[in-house]
Amino acid sequence: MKLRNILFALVATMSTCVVVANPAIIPTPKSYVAHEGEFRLTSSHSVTVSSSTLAPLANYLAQHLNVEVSTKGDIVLRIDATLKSEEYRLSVTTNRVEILGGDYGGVFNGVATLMQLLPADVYDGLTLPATIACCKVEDAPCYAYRGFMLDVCRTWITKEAIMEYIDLLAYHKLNKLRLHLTDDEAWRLEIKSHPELAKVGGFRGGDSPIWPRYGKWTEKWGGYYTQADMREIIEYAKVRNIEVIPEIDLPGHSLAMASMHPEILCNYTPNLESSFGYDTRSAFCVAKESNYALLHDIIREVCQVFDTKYIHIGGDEVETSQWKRCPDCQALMTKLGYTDPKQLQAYFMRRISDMLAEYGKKPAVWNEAIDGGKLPANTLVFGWMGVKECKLSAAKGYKTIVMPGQYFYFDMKQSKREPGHDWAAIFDWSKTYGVTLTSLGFTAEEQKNVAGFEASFFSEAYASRTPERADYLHYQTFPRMLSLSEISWVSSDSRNEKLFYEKMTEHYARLDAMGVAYRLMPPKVTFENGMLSAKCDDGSTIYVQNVVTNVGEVYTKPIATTKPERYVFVSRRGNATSPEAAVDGYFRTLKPQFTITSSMPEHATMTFVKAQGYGRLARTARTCDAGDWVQFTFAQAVDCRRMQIATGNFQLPRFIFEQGYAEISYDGTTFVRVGELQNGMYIIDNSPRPIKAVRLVCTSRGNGAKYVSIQPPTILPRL
Ligand code: TNX
Repeated sequence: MKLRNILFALVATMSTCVVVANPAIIPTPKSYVAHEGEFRLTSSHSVTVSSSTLAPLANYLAQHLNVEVSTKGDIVLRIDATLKSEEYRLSVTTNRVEILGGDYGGVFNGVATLMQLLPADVYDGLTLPATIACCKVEDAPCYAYRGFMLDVCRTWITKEAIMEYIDLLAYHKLNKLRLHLTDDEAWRLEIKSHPELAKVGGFRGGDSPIWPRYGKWTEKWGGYYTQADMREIIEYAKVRNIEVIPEIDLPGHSLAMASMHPEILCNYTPNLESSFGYDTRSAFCVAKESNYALLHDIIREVCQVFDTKYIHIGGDEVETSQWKRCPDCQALMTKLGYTDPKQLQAYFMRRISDMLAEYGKKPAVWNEAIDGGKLPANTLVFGWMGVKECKLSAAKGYKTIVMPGQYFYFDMKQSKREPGHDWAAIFDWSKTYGVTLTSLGFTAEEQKNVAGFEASFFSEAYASRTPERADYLHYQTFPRMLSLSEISWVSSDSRNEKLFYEKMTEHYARLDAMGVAYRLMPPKVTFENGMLSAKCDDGSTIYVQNVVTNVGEVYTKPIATTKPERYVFVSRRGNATSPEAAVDGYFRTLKPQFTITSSMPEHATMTFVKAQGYGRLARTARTCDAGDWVQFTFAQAVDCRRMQIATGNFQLPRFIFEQGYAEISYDGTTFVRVGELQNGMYIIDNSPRPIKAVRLVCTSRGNGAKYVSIQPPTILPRL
């Protein structure tokens, strides 16, 4: 018996109730008490609601339960004004199911719990009859803001895909979805008074003024939400107790806007030589009154479409160097007596906040926005950079959402060799689960200003995969989302990671039914006395592959071998998969001495030597043109099973040769063309002869940046 069930049995016995299988509800309810008997759900049952406000919820539940809505059902949903907002009571007896909630959200939360008391197929077509063990649940969330942010700019995510994702959030009682609707790479919301913003700015590449990026090079690519689409999303979310909060990222991250409207930029002539004329400036000029007129049109429409109290207006990573060079911004600083361009940012944010106030809305901003001066007291601050910034915001008296990258950025890698970013940290579900305000050092006063938690998914690395399928989004966000759900619902003193993991693995059956392509923990691989074995504890199947013979099969028993490094394991269940697991030898790389030469001059500080030391990137001093090349020459010809040579940032096709090909030389003088670059990269598998040099040749002009990044090669030895 699992530890969790033993504890559960004990508690249940002490409270003189019967012991039933623990339902593994995520997030964990405050109190769940099992009673004798079960409610047998058949198609003759129906859902009844006490008021018309709950009608959409009745339909939602009835659909999941595969029953009808009626006026005299025995599955009853009711608002009980004595309960708090989002609080609920759920009671299941042998002949009746009743959910009382403090408000719509409370009843919804009860409904979400009820679904987790049913067999997992409630999420993909419930088979009737089905049974629900009798019980009483009393429950309420710890935090009012339990959010998730989705970057729909770097990767275009369709309306339908957003709705599917909303379902996943709702099943886990998350109640805010923040849509990052504008950025350097796209403008995704229709603005009727400026239709070009979405019609042109929703696409990049091709004839769009917005440069292609992150893997979509050859064709024009993207999309946008009409206001009608957005209203549909908002309604869909509302039924599921989710508030949709838009983000218009200002005054930085506005390159898409600037590509369509260069007149928003500062009043100076930039030096565009190194980017072949492409203007990469991304910040609105603060001193131009015409910018405020344009923004007022936008803000008015955004406020009309979204019924949320908060509109997020950005404020992150503004390149204030642009304002330093702008005579108009400088004159404004003098006029206002400012000494620091950050004060200009606060000035800008206050002006946009005033516009929001005209429409009865409150501002939400990223943490840097409060650095340069006071914002309205009702501003909601999103602390992303670190714990320090969150504490500072709370200490200044702003309501604060805690989301530091190292715990909450689900675009980060989950372990070293997996996909994703790594600038904030490399972490899996356990690190997010471990977050408590006290352990992060928040004082009692600061804690009072924490409105809740949010996780985010920035989507740079998604576009270059297969965004037509949700797999990468799912893999990065589940099961980390389960941790987010738990910590924003349950108080920190009732947490236990080991028990939570057991519960999570039981919950996997539900994720399978929901169709989530989540990440499993890697199988545990050991090699002892000539025997190689792998284990997992989550009900998944382990597969093993011999990378020399290329034979793959289901792993059933330990393998006798003298070459354990030849075997790699993954586990799978439903749509889920684990990262690769193997003995260290499998992951070993070679680091032979080499030099980089190029037709392009090297960057002043990120010189070619940086990459020659392995581990770091080098850069060129300008962007690339057709005919430009980068060559890697090895001191000794290298015999290997794989060699990967790449332009661009680690994990992220940006600052690359967008089009090009690779040439190999076995003697250092004669080169043969071997194939096209994929995302600025070429991989040579099982070269018949040792490789003396590789040259990447560019066939396209420019890359939307001022330079090309060059990675050290990744070389895998023969096994
Ligand atoms: C930082 S989060 C950013 C985003 C990137 C993200 C990638 C924030 C306010 N700015 O522009 O997409 O890192 O993790």
